Amino acid sequence: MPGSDRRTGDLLVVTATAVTPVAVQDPPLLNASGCHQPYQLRSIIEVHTAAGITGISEAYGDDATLALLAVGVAALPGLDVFDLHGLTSRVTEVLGNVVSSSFTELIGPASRDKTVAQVVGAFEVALLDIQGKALGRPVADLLGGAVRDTVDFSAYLFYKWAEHPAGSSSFAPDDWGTALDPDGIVAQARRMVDTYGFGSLKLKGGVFAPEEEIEAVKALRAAFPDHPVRLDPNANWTVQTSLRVAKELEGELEYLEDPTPGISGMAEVAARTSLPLATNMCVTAFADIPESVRLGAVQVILSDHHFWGGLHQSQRLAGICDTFGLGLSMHSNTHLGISLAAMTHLAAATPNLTYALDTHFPWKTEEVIQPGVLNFSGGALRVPTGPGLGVEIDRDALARLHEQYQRCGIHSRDDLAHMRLAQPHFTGRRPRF
Ligand code: GKR
Ligand code: MG
Repeated sequence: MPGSDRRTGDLLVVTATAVTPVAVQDPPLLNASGCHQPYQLRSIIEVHTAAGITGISEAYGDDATLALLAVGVAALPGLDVFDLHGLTSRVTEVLGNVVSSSFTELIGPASRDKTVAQVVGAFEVALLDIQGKALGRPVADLLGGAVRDTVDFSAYLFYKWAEHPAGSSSFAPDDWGTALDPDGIVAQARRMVDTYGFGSLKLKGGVFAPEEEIEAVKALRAAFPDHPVRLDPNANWTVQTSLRVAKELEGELEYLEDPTPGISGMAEVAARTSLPLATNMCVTAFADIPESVRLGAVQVILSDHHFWGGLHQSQRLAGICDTFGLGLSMHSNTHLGISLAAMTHLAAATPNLTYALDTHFPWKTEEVIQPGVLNFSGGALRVPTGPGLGVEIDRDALARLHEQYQRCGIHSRDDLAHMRLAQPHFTGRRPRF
């Protein structure tokens, strides 16, 4: 231990990092790729410092991500937690030419820059947590200060089965039941709105024929006339189909998310509809922005600190959106409370992030953080006021979820294989409609 005359600031260097994969139960939610598996994987990151302050973060937990994080960990020892540029250069160096295999097909093709961004983003959040704890200030203050005390989220509606395909899970079915038609989706929305107070609704589409999903949107609009509605078929429609749907839903949607694959496909659709198009699939890195802006392909970008390189880089994206008159929303993938806290701080400190954020939160029955900080009220979360992220790991939960990871036998997300347990001939080909 260094001499007692040293200031805490001198000790804010990384000494060790732990990455713990966990598995959390997940319902059989349907999407363009297939069906969610019974367990979703996350990794919980703990960065320790010489000062005895530990920062936490959360990332994907599939094998490809764990391999990347294992390489990235080597970049951290000795790093000053305020040296975020140093984090980027060190991670870039240790990763070399590694390009991550795409761990989910829903965020566009892999690239070296994206690979670096994923690793930097995973560790940057933990470093910001340490900075905040050392200064006694919430992460939002480190990002320029909160411009709002609460952050709005959107309900995330999914077509779903009542149970996972036979023999594939060992826990009791969730209590949401089946949602396979407009009535089922409206009932699901009703419960989400009643329970959490959400003021906007997002429907995960690309599952059924577009006509059925149009009916579901119209049913939502009739049942919740004051709630903006979004539809996201994850690029499962051709340009022609997208235009047909867009025509039917002009004026009905807040935005249409990723109707068709690729920047040029989106541009073709955008040129012939007044509906704003949003994406978390075709513009997923800074390198995608120039072409997208040139072609007018998207009007709203869904940021995601896990892919864009952390909270500061997400704010850089916000600045670019502001400059080019683009809207900014936030993407969610299955996440736990650490990422939810990070998303909330980021949104609070990003003035032009005015759309309600996506969240998978209502679908989660297991959590890794201690309860009491992130409670939905009126569809919003209050920005945590404690130092750093303002949330702490529940160590018993972490141990149990890690043990569940070791038992569950899942090492990467495979919605296609899970769907095929029920529908052996499901192709997963896209666009299918
Ligand atoms: O959870 O099935 C899902 C979603 O489809 C997710 O994987 C997407 O990444 O929510 C995401 C999206 O907006 O595309
Ligand atoms: Mg999406």
